[in-house]
Formats: sequence, C-alpha cells, structure tokens
Amino acid sequence: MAVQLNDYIKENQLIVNQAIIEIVERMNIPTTLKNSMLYSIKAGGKRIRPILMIASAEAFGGTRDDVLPVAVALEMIHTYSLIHDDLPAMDDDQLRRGQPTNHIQFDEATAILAGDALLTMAFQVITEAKQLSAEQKVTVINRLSIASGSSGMVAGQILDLEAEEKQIDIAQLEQIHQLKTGELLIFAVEMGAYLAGASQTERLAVKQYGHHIGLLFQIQDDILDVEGDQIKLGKQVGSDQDNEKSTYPKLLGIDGAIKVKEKNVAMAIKLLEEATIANSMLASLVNYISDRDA
Ligand code: GRG
Repeated sequence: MAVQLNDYIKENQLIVNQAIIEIVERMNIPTTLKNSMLYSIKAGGKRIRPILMIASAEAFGGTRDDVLPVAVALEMIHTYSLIHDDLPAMDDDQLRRGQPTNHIQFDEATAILAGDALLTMAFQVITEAKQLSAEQKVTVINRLSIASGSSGMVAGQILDLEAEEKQIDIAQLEQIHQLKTGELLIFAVEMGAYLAGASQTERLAVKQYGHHIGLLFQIQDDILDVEGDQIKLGKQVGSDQDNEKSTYPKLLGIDGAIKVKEKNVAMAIKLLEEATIANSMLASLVNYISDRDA
C-alpha cells in the first residue's frame, strides 16, 4: 500500500501542478505579478488539500476531473495564505519550503498583491469550470468563502496572532487550528464528496473525518517543529525558551501530543469504516499526514 500511495500522491501532485501553472500562464497578468505568483506556486508543497479532495471524490465514485478546478482553486487559496503569513506584519519569515519567501524574493508590495491575485483567481477558476453546474459553483463558492474567510482561516490567523501575547489552553489552541488549518481540510473532503454525488450522511461523515485530519495534521506540524528545533539547536524538547508560542507538545509534552494525534488517527479511520469507505485512499492519507516528515 505504501508504494501505491506514494505513486498516487506523485501523480496527483503532477496533475494539480500542471493545472495551476497552465491557468496562471495563460492569463493576462503584468509580468512581475505573474512571476511572483508562479514563484510561490512552483516552490513545491505537498498539495495535500487537492489530493484529499480528489481522494474524497473517488471514494464516492467521482473522478479527479470532476473536482480538478476546485482542487486548483483551493491550492491557490492555500498558496496565498502562506505568502501573506510569511510577511513581516505576520510571521516575518525569510524561508518557505527551503527557498526565500515571496516578499524576500520580490518585495512586500508584490507579495501582498500576488497573494491577493491568487485569492481572487481561485473564485474565477471555479466560476469558469466547465464540468460544474451553476448550482455546484454557488455551493462550492459559498463553502470556500466561509472556510477561507473571516469565520474560517482568516479568523484562525488573527486568533493565532493574538495568542502570541498570552497563555492559551488546549481548547483555545484547538479552536485556532480548527479555523486556521482545519476548515480548508474539511472543505477539501466535504466538497470532494459533494461533487461526486455523496449523500448528506456521507458528507457529514467525511466532514468529521476532515476535522480529525485537521487536528492530527496540526499536531504533526508542531511535532516536526520541535524535532527541527532540536536538530538546529541541539536542545532537549521543551527547553526552547526563545519561543513561547503555545503548541501541542508545549501544552501536553511530546508523548501527550503523540497520544492525542493517535487518537485522532483512530477516530478518522473509524469514521471511514462507518461510511464503508475505509478501503479508499482517504485511509492511506490518514497515516501519510500523521507520519509525514515535512
Ligand atoms: C494569512 C489569512 C492568512 C492565513 C494564514 C495557513 C496559514 C494561515 C498559515 C500558515 C502557517 C502555518 C505553519 C500553519 C500551520 C499548518 C500549515 C497550514 C502548514 C502549511 O501547510 P502544508 O504543510 O504546506 O500543507 P505545503 O508547503 O506542503 O503546501
């Protein structure tokens, strides 16, 4: 199964990358802006959100082509969020995916505009998708604007920024990640199922699956950060006093974080079993996300 999953991931990464690049290339965009957008699109990235959407559609009898424009739109929004997250006014990061961040490679104004352009282009791509009905477009745009906007990802981002200045508990941490990361992952699997014609009950099951995926994704992200810090600084877990930001390993200890992650793995798998789609790629992706090393 491991090799099969790797092939599946690679193939879908390739198709999604080709589709995004082709769309941006063919649009009439001023050169610097286009270069800046393509720079972040081509910088790598796991494409986990589009892959989850494709796997969810396939689990309910749909195909990659049924959802490709929506998967592309979703990755455009994810890319915009990373460009803006790296800006000096937010996380102020110099590197992303091992390369200079967009505002370092270009400049701040260009990076802001590249993010804005990717965000708005996402909705253009959905409206122009030939394989979607008018009703499907409205439903998808409604869900995507909620998941990425001021009640979803943007809400999570401001709560996260505010949390840097105070102590938060595990429930608050979970709420931040649910909004900041979880909502887009839930969107991916729910809309994949919807576009494949899944029933309301099936959509509810994958939404809950998406919730657990969001949590275990974030916990693994925090664990990878700890491991990265240890390698960089030669320090023991929990001894990094420079970074006071609340994370799962900080609040629960590394073993506690792993336990919560494993609980979410089990719950995600159980939901797939109950929905009789445990033999789909969605199951393999649980372990891939939980055990990923980047
Ligand atoms: C700027 C509105 C706005 C939101 C930013 C997504 C986000 C919100 C911030 C990113 C910061 C961060 C490290 C979040 C934790 C989890 C996360 C989303 C990691 C990056 O996603 P991956 O691992 O990235 O899917 P790749 O590089 O594979 O695309």
